[in-house]
Amino acid sequence: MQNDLVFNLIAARIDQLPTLPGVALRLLKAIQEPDPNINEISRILSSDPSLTSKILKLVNSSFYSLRAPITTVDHAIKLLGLNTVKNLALSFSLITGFKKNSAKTFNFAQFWKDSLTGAIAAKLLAERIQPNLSEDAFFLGLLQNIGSLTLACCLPDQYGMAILETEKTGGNYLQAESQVFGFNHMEVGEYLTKSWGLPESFCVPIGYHHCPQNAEGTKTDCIIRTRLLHLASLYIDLFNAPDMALTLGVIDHKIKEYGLADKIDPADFGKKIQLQAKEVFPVFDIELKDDRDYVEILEKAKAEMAKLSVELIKELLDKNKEIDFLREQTTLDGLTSISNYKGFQECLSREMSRAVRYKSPLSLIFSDIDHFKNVNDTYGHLAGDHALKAVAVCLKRELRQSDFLARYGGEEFALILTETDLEKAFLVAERLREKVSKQNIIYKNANISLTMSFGVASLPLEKKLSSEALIKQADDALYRAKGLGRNRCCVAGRD
Ligand code: GH3
Ligand code: MG
Ligand code: MG
Repeated sequence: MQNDLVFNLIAARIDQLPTLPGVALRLLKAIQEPDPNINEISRILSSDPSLTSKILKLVNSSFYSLRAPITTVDHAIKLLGLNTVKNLALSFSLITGFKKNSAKTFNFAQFWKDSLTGAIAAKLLAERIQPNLSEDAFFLGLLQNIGSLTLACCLPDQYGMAILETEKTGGNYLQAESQVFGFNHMEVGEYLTKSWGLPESFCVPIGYHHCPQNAEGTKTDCIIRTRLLHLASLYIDLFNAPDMALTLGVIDHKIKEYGLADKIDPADFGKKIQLQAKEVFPVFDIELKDDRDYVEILEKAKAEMAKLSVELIKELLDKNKEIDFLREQTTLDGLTSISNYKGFQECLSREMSRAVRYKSPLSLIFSDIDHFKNVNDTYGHLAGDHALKAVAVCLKRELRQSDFLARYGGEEFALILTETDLEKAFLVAERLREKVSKQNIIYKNANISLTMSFGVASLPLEKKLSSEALIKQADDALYRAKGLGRNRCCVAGRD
């Protein structure tokens, strides 16, 4: 559990992160109230005149294209909404508070330049894709890589190694981070923003912004925000890319994949981001040293992009997909196409860390087909194979999307149920047991019926338990179910 160790290390050194100013902390607390109090928030903001003046400067810039000037925070709240003003205040606080640090290996100026570009891109994208998202989009875009900053401040030496590794792997920073830390800046960002009490609609997109396909099982709102953040992150890449045309090609491909081609022209949109950056950067006291003429550069890149073959872009994207695919193949069972033992171990380790971190319930169910040897002996091995596949389908059909099913061994299946306590897991096991027992499996002319036994265990909230110990508990319970006559469910620690 390498992951856990390093994650704990980060948690232990979180005080080495530059701190959020008091105003931001009070604001974060105020928004977490179920019914945020406008007067209270307005009071908190007004207590910091320099913050107020920055907010007013930004909302009066062309970034907000308002008709009449706004002169007070109350006025801004009335016109733009509480959420927008609060997000702006948090954005300013974040940059002010986190700007300076002694981390030698980390380029703070570049980090905030990139993050601010991401914030501008996210807001402009939201305006095109889903205007009601634009209130949150700026702050979300600004926060997307906060995990990198956390890693750099809490584990500076290892972060330096990750940077070297990135250079070696031709710019693949996610791979480099995983190699050095065992996890990446997205996971750290999700952890940090969750610990600040930000809602799921912030934490999830931050947790998946470079691999939006992995957020597909989450809420619709989170999926849209993750895609939006993914595009924003590609625009950050665009302005740092050695080969702009190629990155533009990737953006173009993604925009089409997300069905946004009629709303966004990749190169024109890039120009728009740069134009806004010129106006927004000074308000955040960030120097836009870059005086390249992006209008011209992007025009050139656009022309070059048109010459790039679709195949090349696909190849580039497929290279990443191929790595994912190969990784996935090593964790899939060839017969049933569900996860294998390796996939199970990886998932259990990941979910156990998550459950401990967020203090959320987690259950494990072990199950085994009863007298399966008889099936092989009676109907033949091929019929046995067919029955195993049918059982996998039956179990899978009964589970939630967030549940994890694996073939643990021959005729043994394991299930990991997140956000599920022992009582609920027992009910799930009972339901599965009943479904399997009622299933009629047809193979050639034979009707095969089966039963299964189940052992259920849960991660205790109060004490630390290793994955081996949890597996043993579930396995012991399964063994008990077998001893008691099979076709039944037993719960760990109960007679
Ligand atoms: P119990 O109720 O105690 O679990 O009895 P059982 O017969 O299911 O258990 P046992 O461990 O004695 O036998 C398991 C059988 O599962 C033997 C093995 O050949 C069969 N099996 C394991 N993997 C596969 C497979 O991939 N395909 C087929 N057809 N059979 C398999
Ligand atoms: Mg990122
Ligand atoms: Mg068996």
